[in-house]
Amino acid sequence: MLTVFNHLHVVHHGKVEMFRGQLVPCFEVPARADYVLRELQERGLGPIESPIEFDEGVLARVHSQRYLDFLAEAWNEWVALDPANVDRDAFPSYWPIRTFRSDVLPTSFAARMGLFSYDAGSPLTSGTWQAARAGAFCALTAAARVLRNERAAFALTRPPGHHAGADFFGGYCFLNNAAIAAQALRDAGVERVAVLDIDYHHGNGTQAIFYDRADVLFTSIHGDPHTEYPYYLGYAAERGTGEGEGFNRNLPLPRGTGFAEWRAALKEALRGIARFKAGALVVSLGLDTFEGDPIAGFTLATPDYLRIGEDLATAGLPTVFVFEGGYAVAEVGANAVNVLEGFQQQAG
Ligand code: 6XA
Ligand code: ZN
Repeated sequence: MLTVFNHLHVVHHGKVEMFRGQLVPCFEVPARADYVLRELQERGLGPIESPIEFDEGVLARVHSQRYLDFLAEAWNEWVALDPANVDRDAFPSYWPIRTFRSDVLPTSFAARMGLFSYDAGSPLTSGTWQAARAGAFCALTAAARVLRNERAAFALTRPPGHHAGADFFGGYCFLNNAAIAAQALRDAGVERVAVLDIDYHHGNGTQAIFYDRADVLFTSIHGDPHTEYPYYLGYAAERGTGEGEGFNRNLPLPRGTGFAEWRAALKEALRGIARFKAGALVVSLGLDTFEGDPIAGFTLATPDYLRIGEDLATAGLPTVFVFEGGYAVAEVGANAVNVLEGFQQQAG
């Protein structure tokens, strides 16, 4: 399988994130992508290419222009507040929760940080915009290759994307790579695109982006938001709105769920995708469903990921895989490549 690798991922390197009242070392580290890259190379899964450049206007197909403008300048503004900030990750401190206005764009950088985010766990660093922008191009390159008759392609990039909404960051995500790929497939003429999110955490950003649309079916299998991040979205009753009603599907599972139950949910998700008659599939490939993941709660084992790849291939669709979460750094490579290899073997 073709991999498109974002070499620039390394320039996004958060030092710390807020966790239970403390700043703790980041879980979302550059080594995650490097382990996956090494495993791809060792197992000879296929060619590894670099992303091509796109016009930045393509990002505005999914994200608001004022959010993109903010992200592009955020680091410079952070350092302008205090030259010592050059050694500190940027975090929001204020959020416009219910009853506040979000239509007015504040001049204050601190106020805009909060306007465009929803948590304090997503450090914005000197290289965040550069890495995220190249990551979106990585997903777009993978989509372009699938449009040119590649059966599947893997966008290997970080920061991840599925928590990022049209105009907000959070959950380590800044640009929604999967949504950008799905929109590109639509814009190239694929009439119906399915996005299947198998990360442990609900893809709230992707859901929100496509919630009122019937042309993109969003399906997610994830930890029950009653107890699991991102908490405020991802319930089974969220089925879409307006024209999009019936085109959003959440399959939450309790913390502690093992592979047999998880796989039954995957098969249910794939039945829905078959009914939708999608022309292409985008998989938000999170590996934090792994039993050894330090921040998640399912118990999938390394060989299970081969089965997942095989099951995904049975959909018979041109498929773009996009790397999302997975923090058991030493195992994330084997788990990711197992999915891709299982897919490839089944797809033939
Ligand atoms: C809270 C946990 C963020 C989860 C990030 C993730 N700091 N999303 O893996 O898929
Ligand atoms: Zn996750």
